Amino acid sequence: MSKASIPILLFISLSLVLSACAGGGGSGGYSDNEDERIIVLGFSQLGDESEWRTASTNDIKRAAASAGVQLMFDNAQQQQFNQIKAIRSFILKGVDVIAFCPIVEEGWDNVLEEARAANIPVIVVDREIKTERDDLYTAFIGSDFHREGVKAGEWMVERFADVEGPVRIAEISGTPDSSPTIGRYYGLREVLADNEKFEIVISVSGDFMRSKGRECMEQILLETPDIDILFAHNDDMALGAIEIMEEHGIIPGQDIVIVSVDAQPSGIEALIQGKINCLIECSPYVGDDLMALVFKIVYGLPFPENTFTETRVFTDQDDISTLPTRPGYRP
Ligand code: GZL
Repeated sequence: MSKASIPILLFISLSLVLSACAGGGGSGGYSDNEDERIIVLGFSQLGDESEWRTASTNDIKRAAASAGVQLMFDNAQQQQFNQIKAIRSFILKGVDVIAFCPIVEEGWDNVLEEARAANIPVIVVDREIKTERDDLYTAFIGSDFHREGVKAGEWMVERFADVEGPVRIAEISGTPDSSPTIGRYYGLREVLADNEKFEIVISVSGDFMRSKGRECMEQILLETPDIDILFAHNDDMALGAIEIMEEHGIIPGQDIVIVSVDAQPSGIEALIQGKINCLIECSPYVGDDLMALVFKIVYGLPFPENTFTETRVFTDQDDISTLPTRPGYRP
């Protein structure tokens, strides 16, 4: 398991040195200079549901341009069917490598069998998948979602150590059947299982979207008004919930403690304002590491089968100056 940290210079030099001996299953592309081969990457992005997703897309496009990789990009608008269609089109076009952010865990075996039959390697990015055979994709690069849920639970236990209880938790979860939702859901429960004072009194799905975060918070206030903690599976849903809290005269971060996942710029801003109390980082910035993987796979070099991003925790007790800057974000 390697950390996502391959410097971009590594594979630019790699591509310059190895440009004449590329392998790979696709026909790829060619530059003006006959012996210089341009690698073609087909990328299926699941949608544009959140700030995290936008950051993911922008980072992939930036990294491909920096690395001289020709990117065929498709936005599936949160439909698995569109992702499968896009992957099939990449196969027909004979790309060198296919990469995709799978919206849900299951339903990929057939199209991955087709890519395998076409001898086109597939990299799973961001979310994980479940397949009948474990050789249907070549590598994974993304985050450990179970660990994110565990970190959220550990922070809650620490923050409420001096509170007798019951501590009532409301959860706004992400896209059903997606690996981040499943991991965060069970990671939290694994930590709280042995701590009787914590009670998850309601869990509703907000599909990682700010608008649905609003709807979920309305439902939570209707059905279980006296909660102590809101655990949102991403910043967008947390921010939607905060809007509703404020419309109801509830002070977010004080009347209700808020824990969110992602730590994108808007989430960090809310942390600075004291509206969110704890952010569990989930980094979308894997573009450079993805391109390094693509080069290594195409040129037949050793590569890590699984690469996980770092999971840091930022809280309302942190020194603001230590909070991470993000592309385009300055505290
Ligand atoms: C996590 C990613 C999730 C983010 C959400 O890797 O798949 O999807 O946590 C995004 O913000 O919508």
